[in-house]
Amino acid sequence: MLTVSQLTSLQAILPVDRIHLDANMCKRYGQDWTRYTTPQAAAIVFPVSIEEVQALVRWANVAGVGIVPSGGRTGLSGGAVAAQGEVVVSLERMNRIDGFDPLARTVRCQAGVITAALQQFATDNGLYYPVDFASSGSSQIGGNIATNAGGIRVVRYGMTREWVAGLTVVTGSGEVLECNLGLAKNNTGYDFRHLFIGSEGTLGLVVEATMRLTDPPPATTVLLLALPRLEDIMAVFHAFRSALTLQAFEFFSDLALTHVLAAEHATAPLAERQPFYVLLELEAPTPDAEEQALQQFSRCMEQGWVTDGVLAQSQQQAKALWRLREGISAAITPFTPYKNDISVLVSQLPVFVTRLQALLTRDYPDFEVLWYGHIGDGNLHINVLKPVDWALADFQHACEQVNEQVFALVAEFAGSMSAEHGVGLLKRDYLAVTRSAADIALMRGVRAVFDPNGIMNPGKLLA
Ligand code: 2HG
Ligand code: ZN
Repeated sequence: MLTVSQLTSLQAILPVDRIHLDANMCKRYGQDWTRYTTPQAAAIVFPVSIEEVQALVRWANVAGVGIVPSGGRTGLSGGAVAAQGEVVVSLERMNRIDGFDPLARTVRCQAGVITAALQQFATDNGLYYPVDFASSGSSQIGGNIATNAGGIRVVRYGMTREWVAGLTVVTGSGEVLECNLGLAKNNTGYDFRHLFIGSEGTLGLVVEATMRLTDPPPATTVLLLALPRLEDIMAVFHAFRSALTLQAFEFFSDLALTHVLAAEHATAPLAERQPFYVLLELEAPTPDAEEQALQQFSRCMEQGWVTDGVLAQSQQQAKALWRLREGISAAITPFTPYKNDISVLVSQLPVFVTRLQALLTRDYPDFEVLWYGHIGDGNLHINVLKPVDWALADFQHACEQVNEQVFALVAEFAGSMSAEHGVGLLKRDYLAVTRSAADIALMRGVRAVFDPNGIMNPGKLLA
């Protein structure tokens, strides 16, 4: 709750119809897709200009109120949750795309631009914005940048970081910084742009960005393959990648397939079920490439890595195969899954997954454990489903016990305890799995420079 004087000074910055205090709005905007924390926002505000964001940050410093920057709220680590009476600053009204530069192939976006709108803008201009994920219809560019979002084409195009040519930010102390000016070359010392990318709103707010666009991809071919053993997956990856350019290399387990088929009322894509499936999208600019794909498929069958497969015969079939992968997360949301989002070097994956499988089978005998993810990037999403008769707190506690073992294994393999979903609130206490004590101390120091009063997304990323 804001005090009367805090509210009065807030009302001097924004008109009352852009300050919301009612419980419904506070609940809706006070949380992201995470369901493990109770939202408790003091207010939701909707600035429409950089000047207003700056004024809000200055107000928060004086009033001593925390700010939670808010985009499409599709995050899965609690990074956009207001759990301790913060003011949520939603950037959704700042959603203009302009400043298209066809020669530089860049476009200026306000933070609240929806990912799909940027993708569409690029297409309308004969270009391509390649960062893509299931939530592209609601996630926003500012949030993508703050979390360095990844998704399904990282194996080909990298994370959001690769696509940010310039950034306008309001720091935690209320300064407006222009980072990198959209330039392709700019070697003038510390590049604050890269500090803000992935900073999860702890250094300030991203208010505008200059995004890079690229050539549209060539025609592609989509294949779904069935695998008896997870540890053979990287042999399949190697076979296809040596012969063709991969746009995506994703995987999911049969249990994940069962859930997505039930949720989407769809039928199994292959006659025979196997414990794991790989979904590949390959660049196929010529008929020769498709021939190559079939050759690699036969090779994988001969080796026994793959037992069955299907090659999409139309755009519609390709889309339907992709739904099987992209629909998983939404299909299991009703089961309040406990999520892990981990990665190791792809070269370590076969040994790592064998060890992880043994551990999860031993420690989660009573729960449904789903595997899926962007395996071509070494990124596994492990989701444990809550049995209906378990209380959320007990279930979380049980999962946290197993988490200790999972993260010990991740540390042993020098992997990441959050490959693409970010640290936020949910993974904050595990930061040391992947970052050294020296790293964490420097992160705190950096945070203090940009946000001396600790008003920016308090409690997230660093305790
Ligand atoms: C995906 O790859 C998303 O589908 C969500 O990153 C992952 O639900 C998850 O754990
Ligand atoms: Zn993912």
